[in-house]
Amino acid sequence: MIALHSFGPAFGLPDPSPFCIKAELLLKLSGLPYQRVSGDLRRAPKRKLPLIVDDGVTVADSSFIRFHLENRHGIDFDKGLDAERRGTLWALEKMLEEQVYWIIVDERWMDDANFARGPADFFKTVPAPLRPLVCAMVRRQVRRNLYGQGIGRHSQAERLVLAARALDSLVAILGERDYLGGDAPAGGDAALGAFMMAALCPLFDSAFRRQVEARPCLVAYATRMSERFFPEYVVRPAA
Ligand SMILES: N[C@@H](CCC(=O)N[C@@H](CS)C(=O)NCC(=O)O)C(=O)O
Repeated sequence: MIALHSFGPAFGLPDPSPFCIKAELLLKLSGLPYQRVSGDLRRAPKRKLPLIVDDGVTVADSSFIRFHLENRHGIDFDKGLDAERRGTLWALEKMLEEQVYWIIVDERWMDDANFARGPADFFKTVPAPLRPLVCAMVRRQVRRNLYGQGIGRHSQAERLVLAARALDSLVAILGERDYLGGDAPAGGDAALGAFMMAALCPLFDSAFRRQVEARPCLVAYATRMSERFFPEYVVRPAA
């Protein structure tokens, strides 16, 4: 049985990490048996989660997990799609991971109130006198990562311009379909499902969430994906 090493449920989501939700969606789409176990970043080969252990083989990173499932288990996540659609979905996935992800990180980690509502929980096992210090240190590192990646160099208004363009692209690429793959989910749906669930997390005060909410087809999509794959974490349109 494949073991999925992830963070585990938090923030009212199956996982605080969209990459871990994506990896779990890939496993669900593959139909292979798996179990979720609590991951340990210190032992993770890339110091990040998710990773899987499959018959003694460790595979780190959600994209390499996909490649492993394809190569080792003969899964074609994009069955029935032509090369152009496959390419479009791959590009969409990387837009989510390389840009949208950082917009979500910025909102969750850099805003004091959002940090207190969510990520602060990761540090609750740190002894109370040390906790503010450790939190400040880790948030400084996240700020450096955001700056290094580039998104942290933009103003919030600029980030939202980029976010709107990304969301409009998602709307166009999804079109009238139920899933990016058409009537059935494809590999890209693991990424889009994960990121829309993360974006719509109601725990945070999020301008990005409001941008997603302004695009009802994306909210309907997130509801559809969560109802089908995570019935205990169904995303509903805001009242
Ligand atoms: N490219 C990786 C990204 C995974 C990733 O960024 N994981 C984050 C959580 S969202 C992580 O483990 N961060 C821990 C750290 O940076 O210390 C993938 O696709 O799996």
